[in-house]
Parts: sequence; C-alpha cells; structure tokens
Amino acid sequence: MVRCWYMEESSFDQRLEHHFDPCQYLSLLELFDCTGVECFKVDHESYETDETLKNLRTERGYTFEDEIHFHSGSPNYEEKLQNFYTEHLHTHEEIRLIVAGSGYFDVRDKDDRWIRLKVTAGDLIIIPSGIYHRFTLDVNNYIKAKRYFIGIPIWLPYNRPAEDMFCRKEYLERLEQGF
Ligand code: KMT
Ligand code: NI
Repeated sequence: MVRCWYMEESSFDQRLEHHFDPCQYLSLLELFDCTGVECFKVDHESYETDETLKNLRTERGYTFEDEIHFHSGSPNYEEKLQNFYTEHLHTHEEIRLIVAGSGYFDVRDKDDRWIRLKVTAGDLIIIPSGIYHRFTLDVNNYIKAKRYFIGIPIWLPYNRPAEDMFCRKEYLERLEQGF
C-alpha cells in the first residue's frame, strides 16, 4: 500500500526518503483531503483479472494503456530522471499502476508543502489534473508501471508556474470545495 509523508526539502539525493525528524506520515484519507490524490491496491501478478482495476477501467472509461519501464540502464537515464523530477502539471489525470520496482511521486498539498508517496508493486495512483507534482526513482533505481488514459494519451508536462491554465484553476476550485 502507498505510504506517504511530508518531505523535508534538502536537495541532497532525490532518491532518498527525505523524512522530517520525527517522521510526519499521513493517512491515505488525509492525502486525498489535502491533494485529491487517490490510491488503490491491485494484484500486480494478475492485474488483468483484478476486480479493482476492472471496475476503475469501466467506471472511469480508460481506453488506452501501455507500460513504462525506467531504470539506471534506460537510454538518457540522467536526463529523464531530471525531467520527471521537474515540478509540473498535466491537463489530464496521471494514472499509474506499479507492476514491479518502486519509486516516489511527490505532490504539493493545499499549503504548497511536498508530500512524498512511496509506490511499490500493486499500487495504483491517480494524480489529478492541475496538481503540481514530480517523480523520482528511489535507491533501487528500477520501476515498471502501467499507464492508463481516457482517450488519446497526452503526456505533456507543463512546468511550474502554470497558474493561468484552465486545469490549474479548476483543480484549485475542487481543492477549495473538498473534491
Ligand atoms: C511520469 O509520467 O512521470 C511517470 O510515469 C513516471 C515514471 S513511471 C512511474
Ligand atoms: Ni507528471
């Protein structure tokens, strides 16, 4: 299951956990309330027949899927790692099911503080459109994830600041109203 905590912001090695002392964990409900991020548990060994995934696909209408594989031997590894870790948003939800390996998604809460989400095999996360976020591998340097999308996929990141974008304004309204 996804674990999440407020992260301290030192720039020292992005692949570490970056806990405060003492650690400041959040429950998944607290995470949802202050970000709108949703987390689910899926059987990663037979995800094709997993009921949770099946229901999400039909209820939310995912029509596209592919797989992303990212590790220290990937082409342009350093550049990609930095691009993933540059704070950005998207005009659509970012839906990821981790099938192997692990990593961190960082998301900004309503007070603009970083929350670090540790994802491992079987974690499915939905990052709302319009929220500032980023991704990094952890010290194991390996992740394999399924990506889902409603319609024709648009993976374009818009780096912060993107305050004038419609999806940003819409996100802030939903955050204000409590999703
Ligand atoms: C993304 O779009 O930032 C990613 O998919 C991160 C790498 S795979 C979990
Ligand atoms: Ni993204």
